[in-house]
Amino acid sequence: MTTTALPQTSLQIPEHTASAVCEGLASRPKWLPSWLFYDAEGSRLFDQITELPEYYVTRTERSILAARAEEIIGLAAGGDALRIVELGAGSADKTRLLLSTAVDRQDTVFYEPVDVCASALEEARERIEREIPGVIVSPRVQDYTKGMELDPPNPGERRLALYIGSSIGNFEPEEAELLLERVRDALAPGDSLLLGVDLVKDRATLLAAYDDAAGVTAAFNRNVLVRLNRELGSNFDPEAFTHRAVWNRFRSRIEMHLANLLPQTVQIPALDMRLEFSAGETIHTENSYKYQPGQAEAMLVEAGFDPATTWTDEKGWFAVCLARAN
Ligand code: AVJ
Repeated sequence: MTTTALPQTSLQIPEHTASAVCEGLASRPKWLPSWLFYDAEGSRLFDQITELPEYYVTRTERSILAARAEEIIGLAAGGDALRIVELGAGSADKTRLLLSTAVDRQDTVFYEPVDVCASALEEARERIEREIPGVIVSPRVQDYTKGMELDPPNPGERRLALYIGSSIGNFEPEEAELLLERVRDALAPGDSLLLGVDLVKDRATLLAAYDDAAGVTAAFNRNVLVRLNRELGSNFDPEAFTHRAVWNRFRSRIEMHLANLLPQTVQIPALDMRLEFSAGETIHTENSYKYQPGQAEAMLVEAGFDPATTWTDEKGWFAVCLARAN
């Protein structure tokens, strides 16, 4: 494949993307940050993943929330009115479930999704205000991994922060702990955090969830290269890379890699990079940490929360923890 490099001035290179790609692809082994998955096509593919029979994560968490929504909202509110903050721009029907339960109790609910992506927030606002009357959405464009600035709550109001969907699984354990501390710092005593974590389970179940028969996860993984080609003018041949999911039991994480089949040279004009890929060389694209029962609860206490209440499904595959800030 030959690609004519676009003149650099014709590409709008997002600084964030450029520096992450530069660092990751210059390393050995090569890696890319997993947030790069979520361009428009990646988000669409992820939505498709959540409906796959092998991807137990979303439906298991949803079943726990459906069974426990009233209990969760009641405990978090403790007699006050709730204001719901979400890290990330609304995980669709799971968030909706909690919001509509809150609206049943108090007529009007303020919902504050926090995300770096303004368009995702706008979409969430539109959808939620249309679908759940009584919810007032006030989006905040912020990188919650760096801490959050929230308005002081009105008197008689408490916050419930949602960090669901096992998103915390993408962070290294130390980063995850820091993130929980930052969330705690943004909250006031009496506010709560609802955290969804995926638990360790048998290897076959884990691997199937990240290497589905229909190949959606493979397409999701390769799409990161399509994105780089578009945004940085690179000439990766995505089809020359195979999707690989690995269970790293020592580090308790699923890893996703892209393995290059034949030797190839890739040019990234926007970064002035030329990369040699040997046959079999891999790019590490994601870690998805799986927690031991009790582990998330211990991290929450460490971060300044009271001991959590945990709900799980009957197989013990997923945990939803509610912890109050102290
Ligand atoms: C969105 C981070 C929860 O780790 O399960 C799904 C992303 N990657 N399939 C996960 C993902 C491959 C997902 N999270």
